[in-house]
Amino acid sequence: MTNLDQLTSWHSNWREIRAVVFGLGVSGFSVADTLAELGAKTLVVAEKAEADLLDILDVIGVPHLTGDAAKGVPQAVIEFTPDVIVVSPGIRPQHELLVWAAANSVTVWVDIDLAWRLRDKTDRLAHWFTVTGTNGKTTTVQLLTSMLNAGGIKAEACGNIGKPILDAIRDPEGFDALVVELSSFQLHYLGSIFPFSSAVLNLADDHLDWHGSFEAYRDAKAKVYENTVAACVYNVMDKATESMVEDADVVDGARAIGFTLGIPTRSQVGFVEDILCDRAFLDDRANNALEIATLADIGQIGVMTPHLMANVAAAAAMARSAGVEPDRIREAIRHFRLDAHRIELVAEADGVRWIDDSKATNPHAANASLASFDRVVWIVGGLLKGVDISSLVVRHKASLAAAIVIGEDRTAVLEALAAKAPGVPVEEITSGAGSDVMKAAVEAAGRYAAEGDVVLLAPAAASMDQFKDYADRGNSFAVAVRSLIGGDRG
Ligand code: UMA
Repeated sequence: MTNLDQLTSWHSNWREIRAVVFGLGVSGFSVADTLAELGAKTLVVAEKAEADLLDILDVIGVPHLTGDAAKGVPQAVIEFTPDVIVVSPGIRPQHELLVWAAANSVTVWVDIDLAWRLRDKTDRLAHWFTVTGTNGKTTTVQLLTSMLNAGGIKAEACGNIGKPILDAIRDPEGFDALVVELSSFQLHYLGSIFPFSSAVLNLADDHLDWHGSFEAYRDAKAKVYENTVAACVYNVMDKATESMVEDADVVDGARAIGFTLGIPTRSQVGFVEDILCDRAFLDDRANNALEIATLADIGQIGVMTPHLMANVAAAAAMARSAGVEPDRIREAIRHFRLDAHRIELVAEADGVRWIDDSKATNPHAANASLASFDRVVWIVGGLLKGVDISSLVVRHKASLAAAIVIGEDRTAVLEALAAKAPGVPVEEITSGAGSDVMKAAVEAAGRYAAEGDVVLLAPAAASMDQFKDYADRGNSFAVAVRSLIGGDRG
């Protein structure tokens, strides 16, 4: 058995290690490719795998087990006697192969663990800024990356955002900072890393079917603060995140920094009227504050919502922890644009705004979106992932002009609406899948929307039952809206 503790550098001798790469999606491929480059003895195990990726593995000489041969605990894996299994984040901890690994003391890593050990590939040793939370991760990661770059710190966004961290690690020139979006799945598997600054943006129910309980999900998220060097950034408006910081074992000198939509107290970043202020990273923070940006600056990003303000404040706090000057942060905010499908204004006609928040794949995200508008025709439903949406319905029933229910399994949503918001008109879309569903949903929404209303696609559920992914769902919405109101009226 190879001593994994000695493999702490890109320049270590990885040739002796025997690694199983479990899963061959985006992250699994980057792991297999990296291990092959390092000369490690590698075996890929993936029940499902794209033919193109398998072809590349053949070219680089990495053996693989797929289909039935990859099921359960393959004999070939036992005979391979792995030192480590690098698991893809989507794979559940109860999987037989992981149970076997635990019983046989085989170490399990996720790609982030491997990346941490390999972070010295170039001379530029990047600081890591780790961001998690139920919602707002991607926007915050992108904002922070822009702010760091504007401050002259060469930064790259990676991790759950879609670019595997090992691709960033293998960049030939390297970076000064990696802004790493971490999902609860990655955090569940993660061992020990030392982030420069870390943040949990918020905490609400999500992925309960994967983690088994809310406590397990919370505990996974809380790991992001462990060993933080400079700043643990938490949400003043979400006590759960603050207690995670209190419980974390951090490096001496690391500070707890809050972000808030309210007036910041000492060691916080927040809003004084329409100005985003830093009361954390200045000498006289007892009596003074630094102006970072105005609401007018933030309004240039996209539709102004409380959670956009919160994401900006969180990113600004992390950028300030790295010494980025306020005027550079303001510059980054002014030039930043939100990604598609995140509270994106698709069209406005006859006083009705049609807004695509297809990215709202859980009730917490949908809550933020619904809370941003006074009267809403709500397009809701999809894969609920074991989460109950009743409390969401209770909270917003007064602002619902109507609810249009999509998704293959609509029962839970219909029941929640009937029980908790009996006065709200509800229309069930029973037709087909993909664009047919959305066309019918948009037409129904159009019948209920009056001047001043927002028609909001914020499904509070994942999309894969009727669409390819959330982008496909959002694009179908935009096409259907434009066809309903006429393309020239957007
Ligand atoms: N597989 C199995 N058995 C299983 C499940 C998966 O063999 O039971 C294998 C298959 O070969 C499959 C592969 O694992 O092709 C898929 O692995 P994966 O589901 O872990 O996904 P990746 O393609 O590796 O992408 C992952 C993240 N996906 C998940 O965590 C589900 C991506 O986040 C991330 O961008 C990528 O790594 C790069 O770091 C996506 C996501 O949906 C965006 N994340 C969730 C979220 O944001 O809510 C957590």
